[in-house]
Amino acid sequence: HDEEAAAKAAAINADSGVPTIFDKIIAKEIPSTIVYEDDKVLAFKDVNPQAPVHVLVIPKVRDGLTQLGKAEPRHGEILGQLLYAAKIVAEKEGIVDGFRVVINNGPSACQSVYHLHLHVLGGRQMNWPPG
Ligand code: IU
Repeated sequence: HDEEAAAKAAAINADSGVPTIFDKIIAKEIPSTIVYEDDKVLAFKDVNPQAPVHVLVIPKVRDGLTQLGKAEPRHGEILGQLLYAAKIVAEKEGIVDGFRVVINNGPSACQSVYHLHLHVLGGRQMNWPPG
């Protein structure tokens, strides 16, 4: 359906090096509601939330990390920083006792933006398995 088609279209540009909308959010050319920020990581509210709390955690520099499946040894430090930032976001949002962290990788997982991002979701009962 539409979501799958959009994800496949997005994947075509995945390795082209073209900026994504997240670069504009990082540059603050597009406004976002920032939940946490440091020199390496930005966390902001998803514009289409799938739960009462839905925050995206992204590296400020993409450095080839269009998706988790492109991770290399050099990315180890930023990957740890992103995961730790997810925990800080959960604390700030008051959901640290129950939250979910999701990374969609590639078209079959419905990844739509090719700049690595962690979804931090919570504020409601999260079901398992996910869709
Ligand atoms: P995905 O894992 O690539 O499917 O997630 C991309 C997310 O980015 C998705 O949840 C969108 O709602 C979200 N998003 C956003 O917050 N702001 C935007 O301008 C755009 C997408 I485009």
